[in-house]
Amino acid sequence: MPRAFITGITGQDGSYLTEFLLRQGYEVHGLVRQTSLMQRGRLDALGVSSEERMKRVFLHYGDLGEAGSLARLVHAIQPDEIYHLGGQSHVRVSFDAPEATFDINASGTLRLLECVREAGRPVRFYHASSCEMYGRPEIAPQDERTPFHPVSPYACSKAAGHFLTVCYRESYGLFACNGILFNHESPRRGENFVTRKIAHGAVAAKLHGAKLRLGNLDARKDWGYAPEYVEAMWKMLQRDLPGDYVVATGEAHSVRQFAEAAFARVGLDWREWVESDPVQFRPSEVGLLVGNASRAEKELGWTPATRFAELVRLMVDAELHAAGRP
Ligand code: NDP
Ligand code: GDR
Repeated sequence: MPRAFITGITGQDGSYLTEFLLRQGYEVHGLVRQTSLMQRGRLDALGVSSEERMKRVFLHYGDLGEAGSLARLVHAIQPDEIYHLGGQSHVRVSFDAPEATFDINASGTLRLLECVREAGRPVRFYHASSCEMYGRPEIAPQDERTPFHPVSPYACSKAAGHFLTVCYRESYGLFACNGILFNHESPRRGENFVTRKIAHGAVAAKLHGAKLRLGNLDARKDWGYAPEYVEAMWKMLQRDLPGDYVVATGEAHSVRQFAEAAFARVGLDWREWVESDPVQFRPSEVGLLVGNASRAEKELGWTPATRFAELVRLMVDAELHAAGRP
């Protein structure tokens, strides 16, 4: 039975990847950290029986900020594949906590790469890079050759993790890949990311008459569906040779369009319910980020299936369902 070790297993992508790997016959080990609330809702929702989960999913305490815990776990688990998804993932928050963001995302990646280098056996490594690294690109769409121009502490930390992954691949011959993923969403998205916030807000407006406060409505994003994106991660690690891949839909839509479609789904006009929130604006906003995933299509056989309208619909419907109004 192949064995995977996932950092960030409690996050959106970690939960979908766990589900996917269990379907592929893997034993899954996940890194979890001590938190004041035991919020494991995403793992409770895995589409496998609890008996199956007990037999094949194992959670281990540790932290990306601590090299010793990572080394002990990689030694004890002896994974065939490591999916490094853990980190401080909120761009806006990275302006408030730049040092912690950089330590966990950049140095945390370095700590884990050192463990892979010292593992004494071949371990395939996936690093969660991000389209945010392109920042203000000179061309659109972006692909694997587009230069990076990061404009947030988050993006700088991801660029550092990205280049460290390339460096360890080239210096030590590690099978290490970067997935340059564009935004991907789902009903399991964190509540403070804009798509989930809007889907939730549309239903709250409908059921409770609540207003929704948002920042930059003109921002345009290349939004895909998270369960499809974790399959691309796995495909990267099944190749004969390691590489870096853009994963994206190739279409951009604005926050305004997302709000319009989400409120329309519950029969409301978004303009009557959305207010401006200056706190949500960022000190610097990225340019038009839209991805060209043709390399992933050609070499991994990966294409996105869920498009914008369907993504909005499924996220709003999930919120209705959670509110007892399917
Ligand atoms: P989430 O924010 O949902 O999950 C982040 C995960 O990292 C959580 O499991 C969190 O644990 C864990 N984590 C945070 N800090 C630490 C730490 N110090 N030690 C150990 N674990 C930690 O992110 P996503 O699932 O959306 O994204 C996964 C990765 O992909 C992230 O690195 C993100 O930056 C990157 N990415 C995401 C994209 C997207 O659109 N979703 C696009 C491109 C890149 P806890 O539950 O305890 O908070
Ligand atoms: P992003 O996602 O910054 O792209 O990072 P987020 O959903 O936070 O923002 C998307 C865009 O919406 C605008 N926006 C708001 N954003 C939030 N969070 N809250 C608001 O109220 C709001 N109003 C408008 C933002 O300005 C932004 O332009 C995500 C994360 O998953 C990263 O980890 C990942 O690397 C990138 O996607 C690709």
